[in-house]
Amino acid sequence: MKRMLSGIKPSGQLTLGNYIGALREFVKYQNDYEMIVFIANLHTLTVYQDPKELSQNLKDTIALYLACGLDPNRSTIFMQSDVMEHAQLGFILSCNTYMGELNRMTQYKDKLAKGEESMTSGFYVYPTLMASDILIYDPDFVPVGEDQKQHVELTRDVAMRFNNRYGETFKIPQPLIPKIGARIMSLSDPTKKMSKSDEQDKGCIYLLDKPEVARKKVMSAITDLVGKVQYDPINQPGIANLLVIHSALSGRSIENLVKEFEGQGYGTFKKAVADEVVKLLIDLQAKYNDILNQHILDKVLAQGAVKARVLAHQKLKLVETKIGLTID
Ligand code: ATP
Ligand code: LTN
Repeated sequence: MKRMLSGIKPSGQLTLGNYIGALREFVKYQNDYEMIVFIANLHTLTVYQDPKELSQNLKDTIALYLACGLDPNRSTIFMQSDVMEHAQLGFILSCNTYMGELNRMTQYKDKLAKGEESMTSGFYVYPTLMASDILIYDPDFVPVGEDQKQHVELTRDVAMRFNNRYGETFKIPQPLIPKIGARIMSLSDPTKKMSKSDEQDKGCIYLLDKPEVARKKVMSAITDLVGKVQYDPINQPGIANLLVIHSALSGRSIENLVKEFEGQGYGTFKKAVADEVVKLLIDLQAKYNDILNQHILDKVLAQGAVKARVLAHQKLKLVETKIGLTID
């Protein structure tokens, strides 16, 4: 069975975008791949996090992972900082990565261009920790959003360089970018991605939003003056986004939805989308509460960390031997 690995950065509350674009996909992948999924809590520290908020986000994220159907008996689910080998390999990989390469990372360049003054050195070397997260487990595939593709490409370059220098050590992973449509847009600005770190709360549905709050957000989603429910992402990005959301949640095709809502007002269509969203949230939140009541998070994470540590430790030892850190 091929191995797949992905990490999610718990820098805020999980959104409907995270669910449709990532979490739900991970759950499906469990059937066909050996899944390794972790919470990249170290990566959140690249920008300041309020400790209480971070801790709550970690808890919610893991509970929501489970509520969405990730199964700790089939997948390895753990917290990044519980497997210390990541940070150690991260340092070794940063010594095999050139500053020129890090300078080319879009996320870094964007911050630089914005004149961000409080950029941490952790943020700068973040891609090398990500390379470590990946290479330490030899995955075949790494499903990530478009914005993370460059980091997986850097990971491949660093792995190839290392293999050339020290002999075959790492498998070269393939990034797996979701199909178009797996990019849910903001409800208040449908030209922008729905993002958990967006300050515009109204455009973003959080998985833990009260259902009635989520309904209001959908009902006040920005649309257009065309007045026709059809799939035209260029001229009607708001309606296209709502069609994608409905289709993703109901499992019905976009053509089928367009037919059903032909000639009907936006209000009727929005209500149907809101119904789907509310149905999902009610179901997920019931499972989430159930999971919290069972007090199983510590156990799930401990079990995942034990499995992950075995693999990570083996790889780190191999790396240390290859580069001469050990005595013969
Ligand atoms: P931020 O919004 O702070 O940039 P994010 O929600 O993109 O963060 P990630 O941790 O990068 O945070 O997201 C985890 C996964 O969720 C990624 O695979 C990403 O592609 C997916 N994802 C995030 N937002 C969306 C979205 N709006 N539509 C589809 N997939 C998304
Ligand atoms: N950098 C990613 C999170 C992340 C990740 C990884 C994803 C950290 N390590 C390894 C895939 C594989 C982010 O910001 N979303």
